[in-house]
Amino acid sequence: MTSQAKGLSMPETAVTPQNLKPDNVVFSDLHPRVGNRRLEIISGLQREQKSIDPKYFYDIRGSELFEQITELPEYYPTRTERQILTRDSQAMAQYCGQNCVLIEPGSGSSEKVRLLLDSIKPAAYVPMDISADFLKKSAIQLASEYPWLNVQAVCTDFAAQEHEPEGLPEGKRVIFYPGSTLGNMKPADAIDFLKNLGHWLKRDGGVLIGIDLHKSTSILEAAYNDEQGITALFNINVLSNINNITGTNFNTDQFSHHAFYNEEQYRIEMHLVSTVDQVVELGDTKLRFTRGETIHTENSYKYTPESFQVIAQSAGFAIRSSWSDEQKLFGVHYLELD
Ligand code: AVJ
Repeated sequence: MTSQAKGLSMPETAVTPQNLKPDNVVFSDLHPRVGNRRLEIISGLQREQKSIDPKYFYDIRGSELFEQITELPEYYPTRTERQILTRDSQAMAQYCGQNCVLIEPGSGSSEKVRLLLDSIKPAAYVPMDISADFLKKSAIQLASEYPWLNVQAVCTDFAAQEHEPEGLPEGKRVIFYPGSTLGNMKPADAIDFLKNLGHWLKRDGGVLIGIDLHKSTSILEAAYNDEQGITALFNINVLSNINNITGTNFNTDQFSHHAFYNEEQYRIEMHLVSTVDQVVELGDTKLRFTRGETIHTENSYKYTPESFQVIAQSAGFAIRSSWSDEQKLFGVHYLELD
């Protein structure tokens, strides 16, 4: 952690007028470093297999498009996970125990945790996100809807942070990590990520995590090739964001969406296919594309109960309980340190 880290005892007051801010919310900003995004992006685009990190999907337009994806008939993960969280929230609460500190990395708008709060009744809810303004707004909104809930929002990059923020209430820590976000990571990185979460937990802590399940290629491929073409817009939009961040001159009309299930690696791969021979410029740097060449924009790994068990175990966790829908489309698991 950097020396700029501030404790939770120093809530920031600038943005929202005091009279609109409920008194059950505090906000602390650990000032996550953005890193050199430009350099990271360029180096990805200069590899043999060109690639862009999926985190660059989520500019304002991309976040809107992802919202739309979650409502598509073909895109089952979000609605299925919500069904599971709703149906089994009491059972999940049993594992979390009374008065836990519920921590959510990458909390966004804190939509899904609402399905659990009345069952879990945590001593504190700690939403964490790198986007300070959005986090602050979401935390205030949540706190006003749940006047009994102690909301302690922390602006930080949880992936880069090894230890839990200071100033949290005592009590068992439970990390909530829904949405199959872990699926974006290669298995080895997923293990490292989970190990890191393990450092945050005391002996009795837990992780409540949502994971998309391996299933028939036709269901999977439909979910990433929706009929309305929203996923294609989402994929192509990453180039506009890259143009904005780096000053490249990608022409979004000269790339097309391609998504398929890689059955050997158990992952959906999303690519952008160059439809012509072209040169994209970034200052003096030239990025050459042959017709048919791709930029790999996302992996979305799918797990079987067995393969997720291996990941969890390799990271030092045991799966205490798993919940799924009837069709076994999606899984939510409660992990504890083994
Ligand atoms: C947010 C990473 C879980 O992998 O299904 C949706 C992102 N990409 N459609 C996923 C996504 C294309 C999503 N995750």
